[in-house]
Amino acid sequence: MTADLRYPIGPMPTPMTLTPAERVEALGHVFALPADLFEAVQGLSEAQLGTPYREGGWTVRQVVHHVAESHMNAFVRLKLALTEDNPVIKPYEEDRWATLADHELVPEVSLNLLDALHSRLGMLLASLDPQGDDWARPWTHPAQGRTYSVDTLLAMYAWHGRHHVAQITALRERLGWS
Ligand code: NI
Repeated sequence: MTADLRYPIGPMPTPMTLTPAERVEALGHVFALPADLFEAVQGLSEAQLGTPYREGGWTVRQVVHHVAESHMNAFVRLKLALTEDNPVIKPYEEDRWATLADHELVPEVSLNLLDALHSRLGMLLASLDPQGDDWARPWTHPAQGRTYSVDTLLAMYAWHGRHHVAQITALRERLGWS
């Protein structure tokens, strides 16, 4: 049996509802992500940052930039869900985004971006009434033709940050970079 290098913490969860305790836990992951990702890449050389986290996969540098742009989309989707009636969100081609020139920037650029972004994302989520209806507000993904909730969005992106941090920490462990 081989470890799944692509999904080190398992597949993305898509629950329609979370308990208040699960929301608190997920929000903790949202607030922790910028520091966790910073720690995951800390001390890596240029060559190490340019190493794919798995054969045929993104480089460590691309993973960091991907997390930033994915979570920028998450922030926009959350704001849409909180202000519109079941908005249809805009999917994007993440593999093509990863081939554009800004993915060659040093990771610090996206780490700083994530630091600011997650302050806003976390504060906004934390401002929602724990017993209120906002967690059930719907949004629709057109490609999948599925409607999700704000709870789902929180669960997805709490997982997503940890998922990519684990890809990098698993690589460091495998190659003995520690
Ligand atoms: Ni991703």
